[in-house]
Amino acid sequence: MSLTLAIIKPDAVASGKTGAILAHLEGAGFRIRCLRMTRLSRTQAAAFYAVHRERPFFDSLVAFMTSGPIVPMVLEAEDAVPRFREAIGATNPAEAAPGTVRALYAESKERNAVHGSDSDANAALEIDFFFSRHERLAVRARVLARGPSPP
Ligand code: FUP
Repeated sequence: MSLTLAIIKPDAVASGKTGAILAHLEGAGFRIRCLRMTRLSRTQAAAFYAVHRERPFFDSLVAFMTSGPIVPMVLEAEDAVPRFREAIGATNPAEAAPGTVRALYAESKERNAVHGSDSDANAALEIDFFFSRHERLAVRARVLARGPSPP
């Protein structure tokens, strides 16, 4: 089993889709291991999306991501990173496969409902970004205590 970092973005939180998206993800086999609602500052959003800082959409993306509360979470599944990317669909909801979270809930390429880490290395960095050492150790302790087979 492995972990990924997911975020329900401000568009989906504001339009009351948080519960539906969480139910969709649990129904697709992801286990929620950490979860909170928070709101990013400009500095935090710019740091989270630093890889895109030269892109023309960067300022707009930072404005959107700071426009309201978000729900970051740690999800566990087998091959969590690629499986989650598959479950959310393409960045642009118009190109997302039917039944994916973005096809169901996203408004546009920018206001696209959810984020998912794109590699195991970035998942580790992004989990560190949102969750404390205490929370991360608690997840690790539960995973280790459970052994190889999930409950
Ligand atoms: P994804 O990995 O699918 O979240 O997409 P990217 O990492 O390529 O982009 C990160 C975020 O930038 C997207 F979720 C939305 C935003 N974006 C735009 O607003 N316009 C673009 O043309 C591309 C990305």
